[in-house]
Amino acid sequence: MASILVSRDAGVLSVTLNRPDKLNAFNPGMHKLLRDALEQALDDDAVRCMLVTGAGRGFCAGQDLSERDVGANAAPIDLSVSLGSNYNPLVRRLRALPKPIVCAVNGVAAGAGANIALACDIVLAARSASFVQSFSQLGLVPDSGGTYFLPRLVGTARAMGLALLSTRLSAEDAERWGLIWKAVDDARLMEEATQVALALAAGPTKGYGLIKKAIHASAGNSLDAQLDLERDLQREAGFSEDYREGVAAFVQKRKPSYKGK
Ligand code: LHQ
Repeated sequence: MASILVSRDAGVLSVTLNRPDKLNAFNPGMHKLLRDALEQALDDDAVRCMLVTGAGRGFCAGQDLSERDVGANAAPIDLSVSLGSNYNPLVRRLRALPKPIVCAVNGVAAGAGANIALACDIVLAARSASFVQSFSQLGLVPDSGGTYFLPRLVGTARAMGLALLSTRLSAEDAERWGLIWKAVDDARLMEEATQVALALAAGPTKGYGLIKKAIHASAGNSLDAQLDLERDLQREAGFSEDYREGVAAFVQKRKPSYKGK
């Protein structure tokens, strides 16, 4: 059984984490397939949005802990190897993809699984889903961007509480705290997430990619630097075919037909 399921429909590349018996925890094979899917999302012009979800009752439980030998006689494990070769490149790819990524969190998102969801652009979660920074329970530090995303999304006080206490946050609280875009009824999660993904896939893809760039850059920029960046990105956006189409459609009082170019 493939640990990642991939399909493409109407401009949306749907990716399902598929190790349900382990709540879709990551092993190296799953990392490899997800890397391939992200490469496809980047290279294939027909892909204009990505939709990520999990199979079964969980979204992703982070690193597969059953693959680590922590016995008294086992050699110490250098965790930086797995971060350097798998998790960090994954987070960087998600953030750098110049196309929107919708994440439908269908169940618990724990450890790196929570932070990979937060690295996506629009996060919807089923009301029964939850987010837990389980790292401190293992004596570890939130990784996969956790210590970057959390304080920026919810502030230092809440980030520190989540990280130190490994408190399980409900989808509704995650929405209320500003950690995610929206909590939705379980039965409606995939329908709503698909609707959002389809709408994005039919939109001005170049402009969306530039929006991602601008929003992500702002956390590390001064206002001056950000104004300069907006000027430069707007220049690029203004040269796109979709900008012409957007203005023409507005003036002609019709629905725009974007090509993603
Ligand atoms: C699992 C896992 C799992 C294997 C549930 N592995 N089987 C990156 C790189 C380098 C170093 C280290 O770290 C990282 C990043 C990380 O992600 S570290 C954090 C790793 N993840 C965790 O600590 C989460 C561990 N899981 C849990 O705390 C719970 O399972 C949660 C809160 C996710 C869900 O709890 P429940 O709903 O009560 O489910 P459960 O615990 O009964 O799990 C269901 C099954 O899934 C169970 O297997 P079984 O055969 O007994 O049914 C678990 O063993 C398995 N599973 N997470 N990470």
